[in-house]
Amino acid sequence: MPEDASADEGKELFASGHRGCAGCGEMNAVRQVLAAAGPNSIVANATGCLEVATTAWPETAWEIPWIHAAFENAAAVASGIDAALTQMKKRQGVNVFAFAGDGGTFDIGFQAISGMLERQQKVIFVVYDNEAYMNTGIQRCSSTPYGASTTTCPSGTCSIGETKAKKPMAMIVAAHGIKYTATATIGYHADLKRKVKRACELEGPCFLHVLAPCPTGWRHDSADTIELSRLAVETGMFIMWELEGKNLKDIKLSRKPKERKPVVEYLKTQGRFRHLLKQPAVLEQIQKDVDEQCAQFGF
Ligand SMILES: Cc1ncc(C[n+]2csc(CCOP(=O)(O)OP(=O)(O)O)c2C)c(N)n1
Ligand SMILES: [Mg+2]
Repeated sequence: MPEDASADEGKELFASGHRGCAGCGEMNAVRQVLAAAGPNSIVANATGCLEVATTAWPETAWEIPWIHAAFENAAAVASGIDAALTQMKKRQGVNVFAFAGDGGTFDIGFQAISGMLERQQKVIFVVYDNEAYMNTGIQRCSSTPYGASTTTCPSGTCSIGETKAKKPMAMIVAAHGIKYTATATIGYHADLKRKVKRACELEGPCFLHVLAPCPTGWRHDSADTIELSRLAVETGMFIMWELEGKNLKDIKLSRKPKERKPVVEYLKTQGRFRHLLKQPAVLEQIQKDVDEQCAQFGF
C-alpha cells in the first residue's frame, strides 16, 4: 500500500473487464465504495456473485489488497485483519472492509457480524443487497421482499412468491450500539460516497446497507438499474437513513421523497413482482406495509 494515499487519488480501484452481468448493481456499488474510500483499503469478501465475477484465475478486478472469505465469515476475516494490523502497529490510516451479499449478511454471515460488532472492531461492513442468493441461482433469503418470486419461492396458482417480510437488518445492527449505521442505494452516488467517507473517519464498527438491483434476478432491463434503485426510495420501499451512535432517536433520514409514489410503480418494472399486478389484495397489503414503515420515519 502506498504511504501517501493522495498520490493515488482518483485512480480506478475496481477494474473494468470483470464478469458481472450488464447493469449489475453490486459491481456499481463496489466501484463507488472504493472510489470514496481510496487506495489504503483492504477488503475481505464473502463468496457470492461479486467474488466469482471478479477473481476468475488468472485475473482480478481488484486494485487493492483483497482476500477471499467463505460465505459465512467475511466479518471474522476482517476482524482478524484489524487485529493483526493493530498488533503490527500498522493500523493507522487503513480502511478494513468486509463485503458480502445479502445472503452472506442477513442469513449465514449474521453470527460473525454480530460478534465483530460486539467486539467493537474497526471494520466497515458493506452489504450489497440484491435481495436473494443470486450467484447460486436466485434463491430466496431473509432479505427477499414479500411477494417476490424466486426459484425457491416461485409464484404460481398456489403461491404469491415470498410470504415473509424482509429482515430489518440495518436496525438489528444499529441495536448493537455501534459507531455508524447507514442505508444507501447506488442511485444516489453522492449520498453513498459521503456515508463511506464518514465510516472511514470513525474509530469503531460501521455498517452500510446498499440496495443494489440485479437485472438477472429481478428481471428488469439492465439499463434501468440506477433508475430502479431511485424508484425504490421514491416509493418508500427502501428508506435511506443514517445513525451515529446507539440512540435510535438520532436516526437521520437522508432523503425524503417530495411526493411518495405508489409502490406499484416500482413493482411493475420487475418480472419477479409481475404476477402481483393481478392480485390487488396483495398489492394493497404491500402498500399498507410501506405506509406504516414510512410513518415510522415521519413521512
Ligand atoms: C456454507 C456455504 N453454503 C452455501 C454456499 C453456496 N453459495 C455460494 S454463494 C451463495 C449465494 C450468495 O448470495 P448473496 O450473499 O446474496 O450474494 P449474491 O450472489 O447475491 O451477490 C451460496 C448459497 C457456500 N459457498 N458456502
Ligand atoms: Mg444476494
